[in-house]
Amino acid sequence: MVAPAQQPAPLVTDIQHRTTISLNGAWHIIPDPYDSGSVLYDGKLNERSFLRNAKPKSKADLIEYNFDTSPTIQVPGDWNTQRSDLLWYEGTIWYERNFTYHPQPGKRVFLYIGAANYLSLAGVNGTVACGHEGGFTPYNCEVTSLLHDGENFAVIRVNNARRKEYVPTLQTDFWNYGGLTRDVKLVELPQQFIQDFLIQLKPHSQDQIAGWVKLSDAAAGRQVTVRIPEAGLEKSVTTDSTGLAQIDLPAPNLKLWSPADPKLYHVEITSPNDKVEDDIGFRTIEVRGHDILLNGQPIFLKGICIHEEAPYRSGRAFSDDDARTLLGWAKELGANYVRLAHYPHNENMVRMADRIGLMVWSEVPVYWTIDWENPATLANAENQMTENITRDRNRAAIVIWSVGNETPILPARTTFMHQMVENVRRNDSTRLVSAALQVHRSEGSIRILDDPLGADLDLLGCNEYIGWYEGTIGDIDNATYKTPYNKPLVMSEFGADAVFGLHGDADTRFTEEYQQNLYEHQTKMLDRITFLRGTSPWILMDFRSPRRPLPGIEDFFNRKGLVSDRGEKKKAFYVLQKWYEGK
Ligand code: GCB
Repeated sequence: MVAPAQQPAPLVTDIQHRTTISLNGAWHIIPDPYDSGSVLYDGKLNERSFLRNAKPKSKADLIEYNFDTSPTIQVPGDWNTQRSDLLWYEGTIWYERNFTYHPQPGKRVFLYIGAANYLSLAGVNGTVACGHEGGFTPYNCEVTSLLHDGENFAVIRVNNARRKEYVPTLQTDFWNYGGLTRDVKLVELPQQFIQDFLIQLKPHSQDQIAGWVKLSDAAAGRQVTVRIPEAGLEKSVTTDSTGLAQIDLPAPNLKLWSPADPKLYHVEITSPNDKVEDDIGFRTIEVRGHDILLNGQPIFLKGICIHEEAPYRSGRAFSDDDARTLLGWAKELGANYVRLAHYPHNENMVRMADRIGLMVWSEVPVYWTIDWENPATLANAENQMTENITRDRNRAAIVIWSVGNETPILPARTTFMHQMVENVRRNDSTRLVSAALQVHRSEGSIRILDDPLGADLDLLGCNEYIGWYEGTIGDIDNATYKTPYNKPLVMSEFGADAVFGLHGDADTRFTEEYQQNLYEHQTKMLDRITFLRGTSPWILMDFRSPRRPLPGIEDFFNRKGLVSDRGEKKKAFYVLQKWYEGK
């Protein structure tokens, strides 16, 4: 947990359209498995903390670390895939770099960290700026008063140890990549700036924009203007005493965003001292009975699950190019939808989905067995979701917030998840809420999806592995589904492992033919579920997992990808592509 004195500043949104100075590139690192350089108490720095980046004052001075002579790795990027000795590392690594900065009169400066997995603490010029818990969402610290004119240095402690009470917890089927895995920047802002905004269609309306603009200072009577020049729209409103201005803007002739035509409008927001721009799409998303409605029309979610794993080189994906490759394969598959599993992906992914037209399921790592009875764990999970929503609430692509994956049916878990759903609805009333559930009860071949969490959700996600973990491929043919809920079902996972280039008969595990056969049977079975409104098979690309040791086959990769980690398409890719063509 991050001490209260070290909490980040409120998140500044739309960072891609702000004035920033990149701190990406080479950072010196010191692995510190015994945490000898930490020793931080109550936010105060111990004399020996590496965060001070102390230098010997005389030749007699004993200082047993030196960033300047330590090796470097690249930021953004996980440490595991940059140095072979760090592939399995779980613990603390200290990052350090110098930068030149010339403070501008009247400007405030924030240190923005796109993601640091899992716990991190950032300092500038030897003073703590702020810390953060959670490996997949951004945070920022105000560093205006810590910067000097000229040479400066930043030190960031990142620790990726796993703990029972963390989110995710001890067990996951994905690699625990550590480090500064996304962009690090300085953000320059005026004294009073536009902190955050929501500009989306009002729920259930196709011609009314509703939202708000939040200024950094809680001052009433400040004028805020929203302009969408291409649509000929403009509206000025004033802030209330919390610095919030509500927007209600009739927008009769908008071209709506959809995967077939991902129209984005250029939006300008001005306040007395600040101006931000963004590219925003407008669409509605609703459910009605078993149907999912995009812009009022029923739609089938033709999807695929994706991990944030880099194509061709493996490790954490972070760049625009990574997003183009991964989402390009999804498009080639005929998808109109992706499930970004199992945690918030980097902002480039979501913005790319907005631009090329893919609906998105966005999830937080409430995965398997979380410490359900621990209030700090709930607060942390809610905070990760809040940060995710804060970063992405203006992305038309995002249609579903998922509160978790394959969580066991226990009273404490259902209470926890209920709070998660309430928190999402408080934060965002314009999108659907779901979770990937599982069937826990069958009557013969009838599989009954009656998880009590279903009552809280707008649509039901369901993961099933008939023909892989459960039964045989033949059993798929007899499966039928029943649920007491009058809600749409999205089969959020199914799949089988296959090594690209490994061939055999259709009953031989790990061959491309087995995976192909399973997809052929699964798609036929899915076609018979009358309330099915989408699928996202597991998974687009092979990904690293410490739970997959089988030599020569898995080699610590989960091989359920339709594409190998080297970008080679397996036979099942084409089965799904053909099925989606006909949907
Ligand atoms: C699941 C999990 C996913 C795993 C997958 C598998 O049910 O949701 O994270 O990777 O199964 O391959 O076992």
